[in-house]
Amino acid sequence: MSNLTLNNADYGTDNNDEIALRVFEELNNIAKKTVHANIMLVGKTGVGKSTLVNSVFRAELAETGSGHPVTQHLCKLTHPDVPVTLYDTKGLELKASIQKQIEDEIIEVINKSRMGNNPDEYIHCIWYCVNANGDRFEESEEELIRKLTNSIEVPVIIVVTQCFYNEKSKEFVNALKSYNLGAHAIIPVMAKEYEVIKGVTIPSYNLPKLVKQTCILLPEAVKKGFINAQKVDINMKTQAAKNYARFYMTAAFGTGFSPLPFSDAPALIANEVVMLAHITHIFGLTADKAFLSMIISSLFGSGSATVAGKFIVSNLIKFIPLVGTAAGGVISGTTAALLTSALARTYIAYCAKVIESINKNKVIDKNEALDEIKKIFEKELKSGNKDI
Ligand SMILES: Nc1nc2c(ncn2[C@@H]2O[C@H](COP(=O)(O)OP(=O)(O)OP(=O)(O)O)[C@@H](O)[C@H]2O)c(=O)[nH]1
Ligand SMILES: [Mg+2]
Repeated sequence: MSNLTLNNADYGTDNNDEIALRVFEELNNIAKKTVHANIMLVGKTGVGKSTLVNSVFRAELAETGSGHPVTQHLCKLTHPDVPVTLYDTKGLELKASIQKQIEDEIIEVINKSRMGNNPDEYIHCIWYCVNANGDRFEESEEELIRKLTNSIEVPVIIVVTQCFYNEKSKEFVNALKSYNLGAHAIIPVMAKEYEVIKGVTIPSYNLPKLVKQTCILLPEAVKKGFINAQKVDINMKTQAAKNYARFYMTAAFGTGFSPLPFSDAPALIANEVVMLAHITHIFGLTADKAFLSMIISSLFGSGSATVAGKFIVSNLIKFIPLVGTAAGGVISGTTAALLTSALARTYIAYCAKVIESINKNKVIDKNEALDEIKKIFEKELKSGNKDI
């Protein structure tokens, strides 16, 4: 069997990138409706709060100088493309007077967020950061954590930062556990690789564990935003995208897989557009519109939905085992489902790869990427697999 042919002759003359434009429109609609996860960061100055959030989320939310003051010691950090809002505490030194002031501010902000009856503004989780290398765990810090876990209904995760995971830090983590502070979890992390001496580095670890644990504690309505915003647990994104695609397949085809007149191919494409936009959003890949257009054209041909419908019938259906042609001007329900599931698997696998490359600061060679996505799509079509 030949490779997918992708020269322009296959697409006809209606070469207007209509499908890519529709994906972007849909992506914008989804982004507007996505509710932010609101996370409060508490911890002494210099423990690593900023380093932590810059390592976990898709944008450097804690860059120096950014943010919007909420109270004297609390600052709201946002980024237009990242559906998470962080409330960062500044200046916590655990001097009794300042600690009291900060405690009051935290509790006031949390209570205010609830009084407004706008669930979008609730603080959903607190990451209380403690440095693993401190000499000892101070009493004032213990008091503050207990106050947070006892007097407010927001779940608290204790994040043990800059943790080398040597004997000393293990002891520190165990000691913290023995205090029974009422936190939902105590998670040691190294947010960013740490160079101990030249050539010897401790890699970043446990950020996916922190993200998983946080996601469990978040209300359903904000999980989607959080999964989009984080960049460290790619598997979480993949699973969310697969769940979405399964849900979508059932909604689009039900279980009966009715045949679809070939004249309805554009309608099929319109549905695929919605699915692709949702998958793109889950992965948080919104930045490179030109590249996204190229991918969509490489899958469907670059043209209107009608042209893409013809492209499917003349170029793609032949790859599906035992189908071969759109007999009698009809695309069987099974064919439509096979095509959609192959498309979902291809696109999800591809998005996961892109995020991996971004995380490793690897430059993506666009031509290689396009070649690869076409190969995966062909392989997935040939597999005849209806599952996601
Ligand atoms: N390599 C490495 N350095 C870290 C890590 N966490 C913190 N640091 C370093 O510790 C210093 C302080 O970290 P920040 O993230 O600025 O601490 P912070 O809690 O945001 O401090 P304030 O904003 O002043 O409250 C910086 O020099 C960081 O580079 C980490 O996981 N790995
Ligand atoms: Mg900071």
